[in-house]
Amino acid sequence: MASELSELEHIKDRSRQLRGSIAEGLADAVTGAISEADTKLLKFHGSYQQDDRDLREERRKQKLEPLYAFMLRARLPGGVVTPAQWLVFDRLATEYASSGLRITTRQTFQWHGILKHDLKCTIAAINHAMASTIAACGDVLRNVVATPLPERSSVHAEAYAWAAKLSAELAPQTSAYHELWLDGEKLVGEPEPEPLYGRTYLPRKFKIGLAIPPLNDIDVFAQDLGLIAIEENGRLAGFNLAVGGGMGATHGDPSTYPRLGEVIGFVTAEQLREAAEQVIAIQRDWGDRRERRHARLKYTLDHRGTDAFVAELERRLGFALQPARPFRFEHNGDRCGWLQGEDGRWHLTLHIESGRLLDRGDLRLLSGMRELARAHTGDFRLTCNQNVIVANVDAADRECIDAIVAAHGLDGYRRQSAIRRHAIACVALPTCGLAMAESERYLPTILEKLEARLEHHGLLDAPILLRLSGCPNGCSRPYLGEIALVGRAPGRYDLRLGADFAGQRMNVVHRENVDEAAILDALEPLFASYAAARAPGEGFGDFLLRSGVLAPPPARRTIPAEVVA
Ligand code: SRM
Ligand code: SF4
Repeated sequence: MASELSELEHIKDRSRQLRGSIAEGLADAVTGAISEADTKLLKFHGSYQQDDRDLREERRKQKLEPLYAFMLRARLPGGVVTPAQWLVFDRLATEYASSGLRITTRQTFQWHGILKHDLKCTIAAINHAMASTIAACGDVLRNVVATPLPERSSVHAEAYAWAAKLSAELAPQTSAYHELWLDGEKLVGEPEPEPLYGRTYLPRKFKIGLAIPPLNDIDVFAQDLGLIAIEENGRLAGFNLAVGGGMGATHGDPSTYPRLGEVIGFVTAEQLREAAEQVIAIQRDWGDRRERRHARLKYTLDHRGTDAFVAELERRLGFALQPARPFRFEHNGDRCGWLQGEDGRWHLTLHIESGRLLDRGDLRLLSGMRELARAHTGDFRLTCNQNVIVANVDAADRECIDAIVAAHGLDGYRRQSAIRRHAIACVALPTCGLAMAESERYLPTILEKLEARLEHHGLLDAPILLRLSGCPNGCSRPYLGEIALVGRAPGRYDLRLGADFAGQRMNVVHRENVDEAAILDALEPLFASYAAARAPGEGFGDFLLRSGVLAPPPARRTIPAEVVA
């Protein structure tokens, strides 16, 4: 184990609260890039320096520097976007980005391909639209996600308020963001203190997600801190806390692994803010700052022990957690189509393949959403399954919304197979610097082939969760897919099977490092037996376990038996 602090700890420490030399780097017109150290700090401001990997080799041959550009990620707690914001985000996508608007698996937007000289005006425009990019990436609390739950408007309003509150109150306080992007006053002297984060912020990224049973559409057990809302008399009484979820792993390094969060107890709504802050503070103090691969909360828990963690949390809080309260999750997918809310208003969930809103041929998804934003008077909600909800529609406006949706090819959900509606793919190539294999660009190909086989077995309506990731970092939360492909090399994937449909059990490797033919060969007999022998309502993952194709996973402490309602 490394004994020295990782280099990034020194970069953070020297950065004067995330300033580094970003301003100088942005002003340097000789290169499209900024310095290596500044790229690390830029993440805390919501941006990654990338280069187009499709063009890397060609540009190298031509002795040109890589085609550098920046990915920008918004911080949109709970994924809620107003029509006015949508129109600004759309304009930025059209004017500055290379590939439309991209809905992420943490219910926010990314813009890819922004050139260095456009970065400042893009970030400023996002802020003028009353949103931000601060701490969308980096070793801090990231975008707080929350179940969009359209039909329960009062409970959703409370959940959203919590996501917004935690996101705002636990965000970094540095004025570097204002200084760099919003022409804020330049710092003279010592930077202001960061009360929660200190000089070196967290050892690694930190994620909070809020789910309201029975929907686990945010995958609450994949969060560092998962909040499971407990409802009593139509109001949120409080939250069960699930700690230590995380998906990332490294091929060939068994000391890294995906892990589901464990439920450790219940706090009342009044106690939540303090509890969340103290969980983050313990991770700040206990997390591994030497080896970034082992720096997430999940490893802190496994190294120190969950009991020690809970004792420390209770010590810092000055009160004991209550026993976790019963809850039951039914599924973690989105439900496409119209749903009516308790207040009579309507909500339309549209399936967006890989979350990519772009105009391509007859599919004019970016233009269609722009038209919707012009016509719609409610709000939009992005989902953690990369979809969008046109929320709060009056009954009288449904026809107009449907017409816009159909005219732009956004109504695919009406015709798509169930596996397609439930598929998620991470970005991967050409922008992701860590991708080992295609993901988003491969999804249409593999889906067509899987659909052909499913149709043959009469399974087109079976809602199988398919998740693709271009590498083991797990940005599509592939370890929670009933079928998952995790990239190893161009055209080669680990085929993983057997998660449940509620985000409570991880899958296991079924075939390692295989190509498409081997993937399809492995799945064909399993589809056949699923079609022949599944019990009514039984998910594909559950079936594979019951029928003995997969061995039962080792028992873990994820959810204590007594709290399964
Ligand atoms: Fe992710 C790194 C994209 C959700 C785990 N992720 C990356 C980077 C920034 C690559 C990099 O570090 O250079 C990817 C940028 C690709 C690109 O070109 O856009 C990237 N991650 C994404 C998005 C856009 C995937 C998507 O297709 O939607 C998601 C953006 C979320 C957001 O809005 O904040 C995204 N990433 C996730 C999730 C899912 C989640 O949070 O629910 C995970 C798994 C959960 C977790 O954190 O454990 C995830 N991303 C990672 C990891 C592995 C972290 C680890 O603990 O090992 C990395 C690599 C890293 O941090 O070193 C990573
Ligand atoms: Fe990139 Fe890997 Fe994340 Fe996919 S899973 S976006 S390839 S880091």
